[in-house]
Amino acid sequence: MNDQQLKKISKFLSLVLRHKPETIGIELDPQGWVDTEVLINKCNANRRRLDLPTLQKVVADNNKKRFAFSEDGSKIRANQGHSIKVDLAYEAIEPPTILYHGTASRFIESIAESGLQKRNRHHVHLSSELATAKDVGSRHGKPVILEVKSKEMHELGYEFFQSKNGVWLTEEVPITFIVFP
Ligand code: HQG
Repeated sequence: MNDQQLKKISKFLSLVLRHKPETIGIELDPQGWVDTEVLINKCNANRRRLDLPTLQKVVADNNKKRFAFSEDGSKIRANQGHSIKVDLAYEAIEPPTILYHGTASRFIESIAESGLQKRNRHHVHLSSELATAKDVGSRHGKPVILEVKSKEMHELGYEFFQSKNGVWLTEEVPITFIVFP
């Protein structure tokens, strides 16, 4: 299987494990898990060819570690990015002084009015690396990087979480904590 095919599978897994499990008739448990065998069978039943070695390769190679198996491999879930309700049991931790959020220039006016909102996702996604924030922003258009005063927020009681793949998450970022370029 080539990279292009693996990427296609990864995109499809994002769809069913984060957004629309009903596409192939599966249900996620409250923590977002689905039985690995059920996932494989249902994919195949819906003309998405998938076997265990391929799935393992997608999970291991995925550039952003989007998916994870349970310890014994019997279950699989997405590490973050859900739009459907799941409880990933993140623990609140102390963030670095500054985190970055990459967005597109056309959103700036609205963000300057209402702060960073989580929109369709569970959290606002932030990164400790400038380059990552730039990539994230580029997905939407002309990238603009915002600085978030995360330490200050934390000191005032806002909670921060870090997903298994290193993305920083928080509920919202009010405008007072955003440094616009
Ligand atoms: C913007 C990808 C107007 C926000 C990435 C963003 C990330 C506002 C967009 C992860 C706003 C939402 C998340 C406001 C926020 N007014 N626009 N008040 N508040 N926005 O895709 O952060 O590939 O839901 O700036 O790498 O871009 O899925 O969030 O531009 O880690 O694994 O609304 O998704 O990872 O867009 O990306 P998104 P995001 P995956």
